[in-house]
Amino acid sequence: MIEEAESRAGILHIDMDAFFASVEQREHPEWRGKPVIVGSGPHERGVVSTASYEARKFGVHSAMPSREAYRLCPHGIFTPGNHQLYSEVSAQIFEIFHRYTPFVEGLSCDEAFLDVYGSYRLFGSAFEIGEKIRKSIREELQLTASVGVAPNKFLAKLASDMNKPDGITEVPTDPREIQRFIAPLPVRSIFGVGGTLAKHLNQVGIRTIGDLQNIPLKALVGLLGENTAEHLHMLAFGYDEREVSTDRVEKSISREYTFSEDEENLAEVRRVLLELASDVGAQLRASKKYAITIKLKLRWSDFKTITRQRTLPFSICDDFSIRDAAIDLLSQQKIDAPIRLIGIGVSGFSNESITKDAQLTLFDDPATERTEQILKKERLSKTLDKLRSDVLDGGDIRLGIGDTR
Ligand code: TTP
Ligand code: MG
Repeated sequence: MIEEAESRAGILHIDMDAFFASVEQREHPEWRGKPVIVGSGPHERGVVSTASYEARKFGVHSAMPSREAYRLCPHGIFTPGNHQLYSEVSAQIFEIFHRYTPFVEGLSCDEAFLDVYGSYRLFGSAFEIGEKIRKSIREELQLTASVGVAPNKFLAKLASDMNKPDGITEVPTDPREIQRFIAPLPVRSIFGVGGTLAKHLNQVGIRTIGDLQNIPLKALVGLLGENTAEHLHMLAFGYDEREVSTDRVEKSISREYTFSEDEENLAEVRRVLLELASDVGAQLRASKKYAITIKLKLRWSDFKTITRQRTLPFSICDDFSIRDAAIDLLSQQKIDAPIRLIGIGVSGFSNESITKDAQLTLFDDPATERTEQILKKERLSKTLDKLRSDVLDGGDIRLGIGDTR
């Protein structure tokens, strides 16, 4: 069974609306519907932390000197705020996020990415989970949040901003539709594109993400250097491979390799893939885990990137199963352009080998036989690990291909 990994949305970006100011309006009902400005006093040196949407209409915003905020909005309600309370509310929000997935990456006190790819069976689609979370925040905390639903972090963050406050926005999943969807946005909306870079781009006529899509990569490299150019080019087409990272749980182990020249020789691609697969296997065993899903990644010379993944009948930790699945996934893929990058990863971890359908192990003999075979492969892989580490101990340099990220 081959699944398109990124073809459905599974990443949420959730951001509270006017966070500090909304908490203040909740605590002081008489302030609701009014311009509330949290931060330094109107006649003090110092800045605005945030302002309610009512105050934003007057041009008041975060980081603005409070005296200027007073000039723009003299009837505003200025308050220093209650940071202890904001921390408590922040913990409550994150507790709600964790009900739906362990994969929560906090960006600040009021903002997080959630990976809900694995939550579908329990809680419904990513969009439905986004709505459930918004509902809980509204009903339990009397606050509102805006949500972006997308196949990756970059798009989810762009989306959560599109219908703020109190909105939810789902990005299309078809690559061409994604490109159209983000084309009108200013380059500045790309996270990491600060004032200087945006100005630099504007000077050469690149104002929107669409402009970035239209400029040939080579020209962009000439302007910005290879790393920045490639990074922006990928984002402009809606590609973003960063995982939702959490300190608590490791989600996948992967290795990838960028060819120094785009590779057309399939035998060489296979050779590299096998080596990457063994590296992944070694790391999997080092972390004492078993994995059930194997994912192949291919990037063509034009940067188009695809992933193909397979869920095995039972979880494994040996090199041979990973290598077989990797080669099989590659052989099922039509290769009609030179390959820039190849990668292989494993996910779906457990601490012991489990079958996809756990009952199979109990009642089905062939499954037990497979387990016998697999145990042999595991033993052999472990022997190879030992050999590798002995070679390393002997001071020999190993011909390895590392993670290029
Ligand atoms: P943000 O999420 O950037 O802003 P916000 O929640 O107030 O408004 P919105 O997301 O609807 O645009 O920041 C979250 C909180 O962090 C904000 O309520 C106050 C605090 N903050 C500061 O103290 N100083 C700042 O410069 C910014 C940007 C935020
Ligand atoms: Mg916010």
